[in-house]
Amino acid sequence: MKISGIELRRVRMPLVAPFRTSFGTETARDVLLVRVVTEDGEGWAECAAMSEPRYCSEYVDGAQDVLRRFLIPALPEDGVDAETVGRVLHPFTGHQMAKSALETAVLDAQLRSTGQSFAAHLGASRDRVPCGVSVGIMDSLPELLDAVEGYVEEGYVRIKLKIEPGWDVAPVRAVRERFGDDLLLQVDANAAYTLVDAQHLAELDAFGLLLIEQPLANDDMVQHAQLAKRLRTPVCLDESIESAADAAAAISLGACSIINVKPARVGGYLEARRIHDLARAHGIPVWCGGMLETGIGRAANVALAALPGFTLPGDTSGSGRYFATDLTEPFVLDADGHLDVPTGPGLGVEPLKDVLDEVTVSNEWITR
Ligand code: OSB
Ligand code: MG
Repeated sequence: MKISGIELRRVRMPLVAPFRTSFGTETARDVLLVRVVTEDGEGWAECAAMSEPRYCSEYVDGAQDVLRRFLIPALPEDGVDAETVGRVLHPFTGHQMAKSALETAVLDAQLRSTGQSFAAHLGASRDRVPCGVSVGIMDSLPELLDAVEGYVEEGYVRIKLKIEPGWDVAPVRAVRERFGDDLLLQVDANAAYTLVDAQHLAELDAFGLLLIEQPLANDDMVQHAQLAKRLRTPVCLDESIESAADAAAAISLGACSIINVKPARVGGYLEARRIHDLARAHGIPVWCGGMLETGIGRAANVALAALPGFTLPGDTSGSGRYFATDLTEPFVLDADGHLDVPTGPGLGVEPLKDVLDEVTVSNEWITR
């Protein structure tokens, strides 16, 4: 497949409500879209990097810069497929989210030209996926309970509470008391604790959580293994896993017993599938994380979440959980909290032109 040019388009997507985590508050999503134009069509992807380097070291201006200066120029001129993109970008360290966006746009173009869906290409075994929702830190417990109630009524099958020191045991207890022990419930600390907090975090053991996600710092793999020994709640890693090699290390260290597979964080869907395969071989459950994606990124995440090893509900929420108007036709949960996996060629969705024009902030065209 010969690429004639690549568009880097920035869009600003206001969130329906502020999303607060232990690393900051988002009120709008500043998204970099990548559009690859080839001789026989085009491919889209969304870069998951956020405005500021808080969740990880990447940020959206940096991602656009590395794409423009290093990653796009590294693509061979005589034709490229998604596997090749992964290989030629490998010598550049880091920048997983930028790499993921470029590889995904190429993969979308490739699959659109052959008529195959992401789900079929990745090896999906289901045509719909159960959905969880990630609930931000709130100013008060009543506010949190109202938010959770709304999501439960919408049909979400699993609730994830964002936690941080000062907002952990009390919100979990409140949600358990109000919604009962059958609610699938988990927490995500986004690296807000240290091993000194082990005893405090063990108080969460009383609440039958599915997992605690990334309690300690991104590079604290050894400390996570020590913490895991002191908790009954299963430890799940998010930020710490940037590749299949990281996943292998975490599994052999005992740093986690569950993995949040976020394709953007690991450099793309092909690496995400390798983590899925590795985890499955080790009996480690995985689930599909999210980065507040628009419909473009969501479509591919939902396809990945349909692979057989994704045995826990993901952060694959409906469009309405994030945006009043999504970039694509909205993803809408069915009555029992599932999303249909797109079946069309490639991502199976595309940006709605009117919406795209409305939210576009800037536009850069890179000729090959
Ligand atoms: O840690 O999983 C996370 C959103 C942005 C950055 C990091 C995280 C999240 C979420 C929300 O928890 C996931 C989603 O609904 O897309
Ligand atoms: Mg997380």
